[in-house]
Amino acid sequence: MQTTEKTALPLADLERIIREAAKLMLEADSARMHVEEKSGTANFVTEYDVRVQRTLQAAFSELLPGCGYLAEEEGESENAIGAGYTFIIDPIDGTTNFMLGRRASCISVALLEDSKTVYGAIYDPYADRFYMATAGGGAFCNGQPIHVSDREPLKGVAAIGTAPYYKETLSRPVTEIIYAMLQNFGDIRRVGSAALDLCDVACGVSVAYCEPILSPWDFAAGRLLVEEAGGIVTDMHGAPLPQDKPAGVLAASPKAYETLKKTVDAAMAACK
Ligand code: 2AM
Ligand code: CA
Repeated sequence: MQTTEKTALPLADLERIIREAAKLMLEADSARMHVEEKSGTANFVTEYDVRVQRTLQAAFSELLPGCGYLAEEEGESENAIGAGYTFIIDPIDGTTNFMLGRRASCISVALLEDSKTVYGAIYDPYADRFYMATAGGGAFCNGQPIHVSDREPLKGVAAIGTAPYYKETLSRPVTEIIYAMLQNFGDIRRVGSAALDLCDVACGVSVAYCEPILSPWDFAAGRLLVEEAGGIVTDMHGAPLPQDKPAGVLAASPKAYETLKKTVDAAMAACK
């Protein structure tokens, strides 16, 4: 097992495993054009999700024998987090982008030790960007330290996730948040991958990000990245995020967090 001086975690092995699994995502580019006639796009995505996840789990279990999993595909979801090592995995975050060939998807992996998040990695194979953070060790992109933005909210970009799977209940709140964001920030963006949205906050190209509902594998790694890059991450009410339950997410630089929170509060009040 390789180690670094600062942490006992096998950082180089973790990176190698995640980069290797992501090659499956790149392969899909050439396979995609034959999909529609064959088995349909939903099956295509599920097939790649499962393949990436199985590849990751096989390698992680060899690296850290006995580790547990909380994962989007086939993961144990009940009581998964406890003593020892637990991986929280999203094999492909940004599945709609993946399905459409939009090249804005990633692998997201968090590692918990005795219920504490000690490592987070998000790999974007299209841009070849490997974002990584360790608890107390800072956040990095391809080995370079990253930091949240120092921009004033009105001079920065805020990203929004539209919770498209909950249109009946959340379309209106999301629309109100977009309206309020446009008043309080320079402009808005909609990426389509929560994990990449969190990377954008961590490396300072977005000053803030909000999505009203996400699953733990969407935000587990990104939360650590943003915090280690000097940012703030909470649920929609300003409380700490849960580890194993769905939640809304607010993430921002210290300079933009209060503006984001006020923006979301105003939007929610406008819905009542
Ligand atoms: P996915 O691409 O892995 O499905 C897009 O708005 C973000 O929401 C993506 O990160 C997406 O993850 C996530 N998402 C998709 N379906 C969701 C659901 N049912 N609950 C919570 N988040 C979801
Ligand atoms: Ca996801």
